[in-house]
Amino acid sequence: NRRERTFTAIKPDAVHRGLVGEIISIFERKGYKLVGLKLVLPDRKLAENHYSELRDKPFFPDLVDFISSGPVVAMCWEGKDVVRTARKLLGATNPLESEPGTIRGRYGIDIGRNVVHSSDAVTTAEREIQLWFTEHELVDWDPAVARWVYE
Ligand code: YYY
Ligand code: MG
Repeated sequence: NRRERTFTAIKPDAVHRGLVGEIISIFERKGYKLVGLKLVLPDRKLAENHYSELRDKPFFPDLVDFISSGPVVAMCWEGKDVVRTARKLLGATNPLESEPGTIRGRYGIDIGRNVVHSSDAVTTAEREIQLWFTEHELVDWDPAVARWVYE
């Protein structure tokens, strides 16, 4: 299904560190299609809602402070198996355990500054895309190179 979509976010640490272009490039060069993109200063409510499954974890307050502290680049990427592949591109949650070729493996050290987010399942992706984007912010378009990305 080439129409699968995921929600990927560049976290405030990576925005401050000037890694936005680098991270977008990794998804672009892989062959995925960008269908949504914006810079957001998330309020606490949005951050809490985004991570609501983790609300009972001890790190939750720090996580919400961190996500709502600075700009986040919210993105929606589309393509075959994009949810699972994006997670592979990110690497393990703890950058100390991420493979060196992954985004977190290349750019992160601490788990609470792990550079990027991406939805962990197709159902999660649907929820997160709805949470961060309105329908008219998602753009349907046909890249001319699609026949060189897909057989
Ligand atoms: O989906 P992913 O981001 O890889 O991990 P989650 O288990 O969903 O946790 C979300 C977020 O919470 C993680 O990216 C960093 C932070 N976090 C933390 O600060 N400390 C932990 N022990 C676990 C997660
Ligand atoms: Mg997660």
